[in-house]
Amino acid sequence: MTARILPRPQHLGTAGRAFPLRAATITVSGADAATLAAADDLAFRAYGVHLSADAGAALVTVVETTVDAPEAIGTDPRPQHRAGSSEAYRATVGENGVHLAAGSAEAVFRGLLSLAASVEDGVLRAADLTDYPRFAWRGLSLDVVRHWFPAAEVRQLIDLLALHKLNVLHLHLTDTQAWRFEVPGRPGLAAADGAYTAAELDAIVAYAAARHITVVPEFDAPGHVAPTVGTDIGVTVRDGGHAFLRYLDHGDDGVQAFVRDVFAEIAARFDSPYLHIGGDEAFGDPAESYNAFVAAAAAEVRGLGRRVIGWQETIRAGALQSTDLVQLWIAERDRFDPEKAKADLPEEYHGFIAMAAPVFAESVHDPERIAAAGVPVIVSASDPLYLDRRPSDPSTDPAQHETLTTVGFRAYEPRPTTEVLGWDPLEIDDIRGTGAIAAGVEAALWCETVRDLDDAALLLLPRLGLVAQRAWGSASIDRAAVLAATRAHAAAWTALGFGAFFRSKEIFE
Ligand code: TNX
Repeated sequence: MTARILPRPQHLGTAGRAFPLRAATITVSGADAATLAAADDLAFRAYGVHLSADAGAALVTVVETTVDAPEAIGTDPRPQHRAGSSEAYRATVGENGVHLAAGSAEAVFRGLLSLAASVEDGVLRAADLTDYPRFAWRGLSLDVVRHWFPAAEVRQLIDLLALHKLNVLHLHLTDTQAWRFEVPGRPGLAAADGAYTAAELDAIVAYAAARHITVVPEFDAPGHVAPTVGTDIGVTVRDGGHAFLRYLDHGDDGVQAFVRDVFAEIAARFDSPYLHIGGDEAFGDPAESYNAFVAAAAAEVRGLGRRVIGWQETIRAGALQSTDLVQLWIAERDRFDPEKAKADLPEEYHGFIAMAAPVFAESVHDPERIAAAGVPVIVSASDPLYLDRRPSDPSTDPAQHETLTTVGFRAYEPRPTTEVLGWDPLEIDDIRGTGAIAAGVEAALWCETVRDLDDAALLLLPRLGLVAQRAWGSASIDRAAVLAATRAHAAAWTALGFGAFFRSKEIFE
């Protein structure tokens, strides 16, 4: 019963009932039309189950009421007009149908998806359950620079996030290799091989909002500067002698105006209360210049009425406030070892390694700085949350091992698919050991090795489903139930276009 819901509901009662459906349709009364339409769209495409309004003899009756639940841990990512409402819902079964108690449109959406997931062979296997998220911020960071995901694929990914009750899509829109959106007045900035128009971004944000997902945009600076940022568009870029060593200095010609234009456009397109200023790996940028840039970028974001998110290095600038967020990414296991990097990489990179080493050496101290500043942390520890890490366990399909010799970031030690189930964001040293506040959890897919949506599927799944379990579900995990619910999603992932998911033997055999 309810075997397919992933993440697993917080509380499952013992009462249950099976309701045969007519035409694979769950009839619903009391849900608002927009919520029902969004839930129906996803439920039908993922599970082949329709949700349709029926004011009279509905199988599911939505009752708008507050559901008692503990407050979610961390930071609410939702824009002001949707923030603060409870995500908790409760389903109870009676003789003739299901009562779905929920206090907000989002809670109704989550509850309807859980009911759709509970359909097996044309029968709704409803159970008494109470469900609510453990963490308020549950995201995926997507690198659309190293691999270009057209808007239609971004919508597919939004479907996947919504299916597993994730609520943030962080779009990494600019990097060393390309710039992926148009900025008015800066022709030539957007990459010729793929960039979102303003209309496409608006459509992505609206599509996500209908599925209760906030899109958080990132302009990564002062390092990771795109090749089209330069004198052609009126910006002076410092050139450290290598493509990876370019950076922006706030005091240089055109930089301040450029940063202003970029954030103005970002703020016009995205309703996220938080704008991500990047700030990672600004190799070659002297601390004084880096700190001034971060402070100025943060001031720019605040001037637009938004709050700041920076990668963990930005805490060093001393410019973040307790109302901002910092994203922790350098996991203990992945701390940079310059000697190893020198041994692994050709001579031409050695100068670059020397520039990178001090930036990473400082990373050990970031968590204490973050805790001291009281800035909440989005936990994105590269181990286990960077999904471009290769899975280490066997696949039922040997061809996947062949693909994984080129797909997946080579520098990371491969780890088991289910690693995240034995890990807890609140228990890591960088949080528990420092007393830092957790804002929530965000996985990341970096795409240096990704060629198409199949490669993305191979790295994302099933792990993203398990991350969702971690982010939404309780601290203690019923491992067998989680793995069964994961296994039961193979068809839904395939239906949504992610049929190339990793066939971990532990789950799929
Ligand atoms: C580090 S994570 C990066 C990215 C790479 C990633 C590969 C972060 C803030 N910077 O530029 O794509 O590693 O996993």
